[in-house]
Order: sequence, then structure tokens, then C-alpha cells
Amino acid sequence: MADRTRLTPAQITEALGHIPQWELDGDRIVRDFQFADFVAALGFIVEVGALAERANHHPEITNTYSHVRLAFSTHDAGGLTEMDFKLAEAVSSRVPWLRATPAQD
Ligand code: H2B
Repeated sequence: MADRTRLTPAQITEALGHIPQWELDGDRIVRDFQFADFVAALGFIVEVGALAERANHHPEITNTYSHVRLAFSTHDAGGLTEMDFKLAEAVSSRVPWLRATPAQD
């Protein structure tokens, strides 16, 4: 299980280097995903939900028709932790399989 200790700014910069499509947004890391339609977007949300449940680490999920925005932050720690980056990497590794078109790639 990844650590839920708040990362330092230097550690955050280093970790962001491993997930290039994710952006820092205050105390969160965010990424946009574009799908063919609403049903595909919902399927992605369900998959991410299953992943989040297994890890007991839950993203903010914003859906607007075929677009999904995920944001990870560790609320218990009041900032970013290893858990956020671990989950972001796990989501990213599933993108091809989920047939998402990353909005910012
Ligand atoms: N998800 C996220 N993103 N941050 C948390 O701090 C967090 C979580 N805490 N999921 C977990 C659940 C915690 O509240 C439970 C009690 O383990």
C-alpha cells in the first residue's frame, strides 16, 4: 500500500515527471479524458470507481457528456501523497484498453 504522507514540492515535481498527461492544480493532480460518447465515458467512470474501491482511494470525478475530468488528492492528508500518483498511474495504464482519447495528448 502506498504511503499517505504528504509529499514535499520537490517530491511532487519528481512524481509528475512519471505521469506527463496529468497537471498540478493546487493540491490536486488532474487529467481530462475524451470519449466517443456518454456511454463510453460512463464505462470509464465505472472502471475508475472499481479501481478506487480496491485501493480505498477515490478521485473527484466530473462528467460532462463524453468528457471526464479526474482529480486526485489525499483529503485525509490535506495534499498530495504517493497514493494519488499510484492511482493516477493505474488509470493512465488503462487508458488504451478503455478506448479513451486523452483530451490533452
Ligand atoms: N480518497 C482520497 N482521495 N483521499 C482520502 O484521503 C481518502 C480516500 N481517504 N478514500 C479514505 C477513503 C478514508 O477516508 C477511509 C476512511 O479510508
